[in-house]
Amino acid sequence: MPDRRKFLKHSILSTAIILPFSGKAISLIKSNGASDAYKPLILSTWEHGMPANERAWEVLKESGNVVDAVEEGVKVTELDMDNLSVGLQGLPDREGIPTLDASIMMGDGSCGAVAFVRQVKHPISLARKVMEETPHVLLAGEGARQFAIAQGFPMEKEALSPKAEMMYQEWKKTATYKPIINIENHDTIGMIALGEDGKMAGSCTTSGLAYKMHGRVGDSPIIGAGLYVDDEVGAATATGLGESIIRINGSFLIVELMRQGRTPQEACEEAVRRLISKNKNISDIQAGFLAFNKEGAYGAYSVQPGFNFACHHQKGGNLLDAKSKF
Ligand code: SD4
Repeated sequence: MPDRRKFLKHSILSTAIILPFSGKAISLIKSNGASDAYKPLILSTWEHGMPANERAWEVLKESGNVVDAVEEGVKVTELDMDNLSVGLQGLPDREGIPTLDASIMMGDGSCGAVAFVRQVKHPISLARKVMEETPHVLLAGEGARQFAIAQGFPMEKEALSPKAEMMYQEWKKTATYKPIINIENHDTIGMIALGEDGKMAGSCTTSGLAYKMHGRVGDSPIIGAGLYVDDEVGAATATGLGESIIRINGSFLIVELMRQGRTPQEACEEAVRRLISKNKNISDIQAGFLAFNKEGAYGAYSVQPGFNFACHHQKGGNLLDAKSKF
């Protein structure tokens, strides 16, 4: 896993900066919390957001459809064999079983999600089917799997990827049989996109916390926690310790703060403050938020240093460092 702390040491501005992909640092978030604004705009959590955004951008350019863009974009991450926190190749729960969570939302309020689902390679597409083919918002566990079968999704063999198997065996040697929650073991992809026509959509997909209890569900499939999108205001997504994010309904909170006039940056910072006030042992917790408003201004903020995100607009794609509370 990349050393994000070291990565951060290279930050030379107190504001978020652009790193490797642009080749030069550019100030993004001004001290008053405003950023430049872009439409269309695609934002994704973490470095794996770079190829995901590229794919989403292609789809958006071809079809103009933001929902297709956010689905196709994160499917790239769901298939990335190097990724240990998204897709079936991700680290398993403490029983050694990979279980996945995902959600998708449109700015008109349509949404769908799946939680604790097994053997499905693209949980984001299954979440979209829940949104489009059922009267429900969230299907979980065996019910979600049965729905996938009924929708013609192939069932994957339940085997760990070689990398995940190795790490799981290593973990078992010293496991305290307690889900590991630290600031470096969670890399959900959350993606939010704003189309030229002002339409918005978001997607979020993860294998969740490594070595979690069997049946544990994080924030990513919980509409309002891991993802929230409202065409009238803006969109937000979250990464990090799901329990801490669910407690404050983080993504919904950010959209509501923007509705009341906060910039995306101010709203993300307020959500982190709220999260800190509602969670104990904060030094063990990493959580980060990403948001844009309907003008296409954006912001990001995390509890601990090390959170970065991918940003794509007409000038190209960049990996940016978010500011953090600590
Ligand atoms: C969860 N939020 O399941 C997810 C974990 C994660 O980056 O990796 N977030 O709690």
